[in-house]
Amino acid sequence: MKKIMKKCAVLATLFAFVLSLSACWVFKAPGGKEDDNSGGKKTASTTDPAKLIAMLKTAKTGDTFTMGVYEQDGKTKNGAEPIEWTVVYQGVGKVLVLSNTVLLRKQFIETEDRFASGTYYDSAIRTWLSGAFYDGAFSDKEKEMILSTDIEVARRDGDAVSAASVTEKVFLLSAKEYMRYVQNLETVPYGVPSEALKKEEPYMSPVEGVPGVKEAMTWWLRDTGADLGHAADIPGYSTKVNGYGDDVVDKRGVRPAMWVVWDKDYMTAYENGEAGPQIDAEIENKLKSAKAGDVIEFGAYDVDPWTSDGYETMCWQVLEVKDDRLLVFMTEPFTTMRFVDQSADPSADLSTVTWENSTVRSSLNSDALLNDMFTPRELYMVRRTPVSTPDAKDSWARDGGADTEDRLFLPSAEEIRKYYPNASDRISDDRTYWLRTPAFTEPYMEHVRYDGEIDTGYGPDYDGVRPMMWLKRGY
Ligand SMILES: [Ca+2]
Ligand SMILES: [Ca+2]
Repeated sequence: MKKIMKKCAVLATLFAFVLSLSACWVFKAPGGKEDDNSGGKKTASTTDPAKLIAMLKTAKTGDTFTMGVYEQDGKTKNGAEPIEWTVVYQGVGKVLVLSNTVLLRKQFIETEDRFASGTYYDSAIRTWLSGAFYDGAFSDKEKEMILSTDIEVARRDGDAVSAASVTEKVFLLSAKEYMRYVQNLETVPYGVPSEALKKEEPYMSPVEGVPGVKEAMTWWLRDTGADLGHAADIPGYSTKVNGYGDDVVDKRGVRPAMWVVWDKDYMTAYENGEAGPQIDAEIENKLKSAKAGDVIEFGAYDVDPWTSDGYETMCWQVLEVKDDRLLVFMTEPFTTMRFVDQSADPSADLSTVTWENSTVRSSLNSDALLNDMFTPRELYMVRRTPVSTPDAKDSWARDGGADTEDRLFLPSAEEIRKYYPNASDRISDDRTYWLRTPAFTEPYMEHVRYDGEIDTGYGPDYDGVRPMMWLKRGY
């Protein structure tokens, strides 16, 4: 079970009478084991794949189950012990899982040479996880449920590092995957060693900010660290990524991760656009009960990547309820961008800048951003909507541009004036932001200033991005 600070709910009551702005990134701190050990979590045995599939079908993030075996108590006579996994992300027809404990200590690059270097592509852990570990830990029936999946890895290219894709069955998490899926879960962000591993007496420590965990150890991620001689990890004392990393020849903990498929046909149909995600009653109820003025939590994004504190839950204010849909507006800008970025798009024409041809629009509606910010079940509710942009309303009026169809879009000046008649209600946390309305001078766009007034003349180079979207209220 996730712990979420209910900042949004408190704010919502303040908005009962008038729409106003609010800062509201919700940071979900990981909790200690002592907080909740039962928490309605489900377990399933490895013996019955049908039972496991049934369990995974309704599993929620944070649920645990056993699958496969590995020697974990240091007593070989009693056989290998079942491996316990936690569901860290719900895909469609599949779940991403991470082993609850650190199963062994291993060098990232296996050699006696203490000056050795290398990337995950070259790592002994990579070949071991999809090779010997996979072969030995799982039954044939279990193997059928483990997805071969393409993962992005670093690959050595002379003295430099380039990106490569490899197909793996079992793998180490990347720093981004850890921050997106694991860091803010209650029980799994820290590396608890197996009993067998404790007997090896690795360096173990309490975890900062997590009461009740006294013996955690460092475990590897698959990212290259400060240089080719280092790989990133999660230090035993922390739940934050150590991006500098440890020496690749050090022995650090290994926690396998993998995608487990509970319905291959469904997964394939979804990927081909022939099926929607499962109904999520929690999401549906949240959207059905939302009223104008409420602030709801929906999606997650790492708004402050330099702090290594994982993804924040995004908050949106409900502006309007119309039939089966909600118009919502992010409570503050989540990033800063150029409206048209010629470095990202060299062909961009700065003589006719509109919302339609802007870099902000293409990145807000890119698969990369939408899949990062929303789970499949959330994204299903984010509807593609016709968006028309009125022309600028002044003597130098500029064309608003062609109508578009977007999932995320910036507000127009008219919309801001309509939903926030008081300028002081338009700003939160001193963050200014773009509108999709053109200013009277090319290539500038109108934007909301520090005082909440709308600037119709010269816009800034970079400004905040604070999108709106229409959410469907039910499946
Ligand atoms: Ca044993
Ligand atoms: Ca963050």
